[in-house]
Amino acid sequence: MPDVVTPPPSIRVSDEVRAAVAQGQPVLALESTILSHGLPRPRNLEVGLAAERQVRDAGVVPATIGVIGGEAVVGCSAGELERLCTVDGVVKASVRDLPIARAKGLDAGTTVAATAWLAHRAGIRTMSTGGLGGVHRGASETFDESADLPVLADTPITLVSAGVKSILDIAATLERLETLNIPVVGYRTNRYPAFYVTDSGFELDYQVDSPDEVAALARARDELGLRAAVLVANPVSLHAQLDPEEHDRILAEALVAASEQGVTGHDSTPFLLDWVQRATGGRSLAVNLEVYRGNVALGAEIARAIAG
Ligand code: PSU
Ligand code: MN
Repeated sequence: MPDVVTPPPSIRVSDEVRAAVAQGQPVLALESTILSHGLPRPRNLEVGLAAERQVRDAGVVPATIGVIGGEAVVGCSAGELERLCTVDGVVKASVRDLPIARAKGLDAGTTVAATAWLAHRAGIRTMSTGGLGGVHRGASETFDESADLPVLADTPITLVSAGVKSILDIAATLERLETLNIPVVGYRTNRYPAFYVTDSGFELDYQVDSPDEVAALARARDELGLRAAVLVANPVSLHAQLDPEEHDRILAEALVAASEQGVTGHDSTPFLLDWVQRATGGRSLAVNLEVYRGNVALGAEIARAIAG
């Protein structure tokens, strides 16, 4: 078992999450940038609430994580979720933004990095997201690599995602995950997924076939005293994926638009996602929601296996 965790007093952990962690019950952390910046209103709030219901129905306590009025919250209430989804001026917070949000009293959706960092400090061992941040195309010029990667290298949690979106440089992202000593396994596949599509074209060295196998992997990491997250890549099913040809065409257009409009840095992910959503007439949104549902379902199963 990992150490018993006492969250720092600056992090507000809801009573329900605190009790579940203390009793060793399964808890699943969920990020909030996907709600504040990744999905359009009003679907964002519907999705945030539906994900929590889905987790509960699986017998697991959900812990949506975000920043409310500067305070980092692990286990947002329904009202707090609504605030992150509907109020103007909610910022996107990675780990480096947490002290700024705190000092300025801002509301923030937390990225995978900030969510995982906070979840770990609250004693939560499993998390689900849609897509991870990674290395952006052109990063050899811009140095634009998501802080998700270095933070996950030092945050011993188990994280379910559908890989990274194809808006990123997937090959470079996989190389960086290797450099950072972050284990990546495919769930019932040895193909790395690309979020909207089942297969990115890249192969993984290892696959796992059950939540118990993931739990054994997380335990092995802990027994070795390693601190990297275990990444579980969970592809969307073939019948639910975005048509790969359409996907490639629209992505190419989105990348040109971003470059023409000078969109860079932390604005690029929301810009590209929004472009793809509009260009597919909402079909990418349907895929996005299906991907997220699948990751939440698997995350809940893994949380139960890890809680034993
Ligand atoms: N990928 C998505 N939707 C998102 C994100 C990633 O498909 O909303 C968010 C996640 O919260 C991720 C963050 O952690 O973007 C990465 O942003 P950046 O590249 O600025 O670190
Ligand atoms: Mn970036």
